[in-house]
Amino acid sequence: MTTKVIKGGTVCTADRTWKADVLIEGEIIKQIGEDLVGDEYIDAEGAYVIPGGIDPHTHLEMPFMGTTAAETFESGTWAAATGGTTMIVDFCLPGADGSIKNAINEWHRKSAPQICSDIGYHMAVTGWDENVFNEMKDAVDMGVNSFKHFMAYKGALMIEDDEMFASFKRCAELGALPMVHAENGDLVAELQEKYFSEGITGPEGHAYSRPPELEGEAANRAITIADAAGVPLYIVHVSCEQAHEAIRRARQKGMRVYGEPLIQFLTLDETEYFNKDWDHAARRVMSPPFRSKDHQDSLWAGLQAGSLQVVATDHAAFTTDQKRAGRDDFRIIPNGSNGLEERLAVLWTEGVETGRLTPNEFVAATSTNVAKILNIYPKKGAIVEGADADIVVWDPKITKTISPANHHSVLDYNVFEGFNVKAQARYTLSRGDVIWAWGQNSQPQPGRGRFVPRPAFSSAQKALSQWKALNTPRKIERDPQNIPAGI
Ligand code: DUC
Ligand code: ZN
Ligand code: ZN
Ligand code: ZN
Repeated sequence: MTTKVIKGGTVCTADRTWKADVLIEGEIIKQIGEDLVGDEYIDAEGAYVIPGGIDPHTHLEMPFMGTTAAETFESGTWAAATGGTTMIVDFCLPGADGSIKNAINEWHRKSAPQICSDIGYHMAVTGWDENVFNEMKDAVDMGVNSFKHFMAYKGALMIEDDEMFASFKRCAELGALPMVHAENGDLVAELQEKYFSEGITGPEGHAYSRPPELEGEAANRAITIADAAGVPLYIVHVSCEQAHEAIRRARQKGMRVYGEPLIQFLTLDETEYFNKDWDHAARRVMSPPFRSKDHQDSLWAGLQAGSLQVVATDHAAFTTDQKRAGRDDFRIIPNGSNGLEERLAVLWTEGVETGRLTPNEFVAATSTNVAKILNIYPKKGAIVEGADADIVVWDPKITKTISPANHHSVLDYNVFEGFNVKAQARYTLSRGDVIWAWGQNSQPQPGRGRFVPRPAFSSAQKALSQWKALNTPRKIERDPQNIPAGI
């Protein structure tokens, strides 16, 4: 088996930083140490050697809001590789038959011939019946151990509280992780109607109709339901202080609740929607929407304090033409924005270069914490002997101005256009193969990526229900002698 040595770099993991070479044999990290020898060498002088990025939240080729996300499994995983991300976790949505098993097989059918690097899935639970209950077990057996619940998108994907409670209890039984899109969908629908009927038809109406209070309410509600069900909870795309506060409070009480801010929310704000040309604003329409600077500060603080654990993208790429379906009605602009290729470079520039995050915290948020929370650590997310050789030679001296002219996404724009980023992937390796080399731009073989099954959690990772009301039968002992007259 050929061996490769990543030579002369500084290994940077979630917990330490040290000078070392990394020896790769086949797909696996074989040894970490000084002066290692191999058949081939990869130059890491002056660069960090970090675990490949894992984006826990993408929507490639997702059928959504009357169209299909333009980023394919091929273009998406290629774009990811160029930005230092070696694995994505994509959301499967059930098709018209509502079957979970069929949806997972459909995702395999679409992704397998196309992916340039590894992939995992989450499954969406968009309704509740016996079939869903049964098929959740099939999903876990198929290596999908997390289930997303949409508390918004009324009339489409939204799930009711009783259904969510049933699904969360099923997750507890199966050792699976429930996830929520936390926004109060009933009130969002009311506000959309209100603003639209008042004549606000443009993208600013999208931001007005999805205020942070509605995200905070839903986050609190989901936490309460998870607590009652005795299951951990992962809250996707946390955008605001209200949702962050709910997570902070729950964690302080001992609940296993995780929060995922997006790179967009950390670095772009609501002014993108106001007094901008229609295309500019519509391209940035996503749910939840971008917030004010105060909310950004809260998210950065959460990453530093550990109350928020990972940074994702929710990469859901719709072209300008697709966005224009909502030209006269903000309610039908396809929701989603890009970030898969930019996540690491933007987080490094706005987080590490500004002193808000250490390089180790950067690695934790982009890779290691994701692998731990999604139960694929240390196969992924680690530079240790025996781990998959998903490694990035991260060069803090390569600068770039982000532009649709130099990105690898199929999108005709980029929400980070004009950002000057201060680091880039010099090399990206996926299971030992160099799938990106700065300056060479040669795409790896589509289909070389693999599906990564994620096992159910052990009982130690489950959360205990703190709900005495549900778990301890309570009865008032009636003493017939003491019942007052008249009752
Ligand atoms: N939000 C988006 O903006 N796009 C995809 C789905 C979602 O919840
Ligand atoms: Zn409802
Ligand atoms: Zn969502
Ligand atoms: Zn999403």
